[in-house]
Amino acid sequence: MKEKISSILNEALKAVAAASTLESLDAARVKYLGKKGDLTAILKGMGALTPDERKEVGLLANEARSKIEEEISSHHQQLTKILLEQKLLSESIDVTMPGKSFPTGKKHPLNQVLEEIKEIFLGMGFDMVEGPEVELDYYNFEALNIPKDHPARDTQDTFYISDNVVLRTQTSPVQIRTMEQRKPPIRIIAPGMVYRSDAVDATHSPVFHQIEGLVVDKNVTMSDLKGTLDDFAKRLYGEDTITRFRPHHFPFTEPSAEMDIQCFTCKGEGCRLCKGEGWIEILGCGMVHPKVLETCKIDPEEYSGFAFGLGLERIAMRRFNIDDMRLIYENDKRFLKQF
Ligand code: 2NM
Repeated sequence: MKEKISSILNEALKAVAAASTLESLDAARVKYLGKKGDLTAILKGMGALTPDERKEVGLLANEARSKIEEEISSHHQQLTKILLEQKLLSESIDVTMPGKSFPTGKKHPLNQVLEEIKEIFLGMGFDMVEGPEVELDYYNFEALNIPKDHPARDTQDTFYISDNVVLRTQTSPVQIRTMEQRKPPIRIIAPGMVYRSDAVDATHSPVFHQIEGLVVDKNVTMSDLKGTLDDFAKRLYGEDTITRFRPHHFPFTEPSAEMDIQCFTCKGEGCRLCKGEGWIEILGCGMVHPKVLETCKIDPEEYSGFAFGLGLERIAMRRFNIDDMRLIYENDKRFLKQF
């Protein structure tokens, strides 16, 4: 029996040492120390022995049990440590590996320009307002002092939905609606899509985008208009931008003007970009016609205002050197990813 115990001990220690997983270690524990284990069987069979023998064999068996338990416990600690190290190693991240790049979208050039212009005017204290694209003849023309026989009303330019409903040809109807609803002081910009019955070519599209602005208050003068728009041009094109105002005509403003900036490429000398002019037209503007104010129930004796309008596509085309307007609408990814 003593030999049996000694061989069980040897065998058990070998099995424990060989266990490479927590599962096989536990299996060894069950096999040698469990209720139906080899060592337990020895203890159970001790009834046949003499008291002296029993004492001796019991002592040996208990010693063997302690030894095996000790080995199991220390091997368990070791295994847990190794397994944790393996797990950490397999889950570690090599931060020096190059990252995977995901294809990301870009802001459309038109939206980039729109946001830039919006930021400039919001920073000056303007509100942004929007209005319907399908508009009453009244708001698109009548209230803007565009008489019935004015060429802008010609069916060549305007998409008519019915006799008195059109697709707006400018965003000015939004300004009229705002003047009806708000009392001065009014400082707004109105961006949006506008429609003209034009044939598509490199510089024309039946749908394009405008931003118009309007300021109405007491004592608003032409010099407020010039100061505001000159400041706008300097913020959009750089501090050293030079502007000029040329007389023009719009039915809804009096006086009316167009603002140019001196060509930033040739500094006024004349080049391809400015088509030899030395100047680039940026926007139309003017002092709101007293008749327009009156129509909106704003007393032109008490209040005055200025307004302006610019086409976003033209600004974006110049900014990004785009030579054909159609590219702006095609949404070809090869085109869009360049900006
Ligand atoms: C322009 C040029 C000049 C304009 C005028 C008005 C309103 F409603 F106040 F009369 N809104 N926008 C205006 C004036 C628009 O676009 C080239």
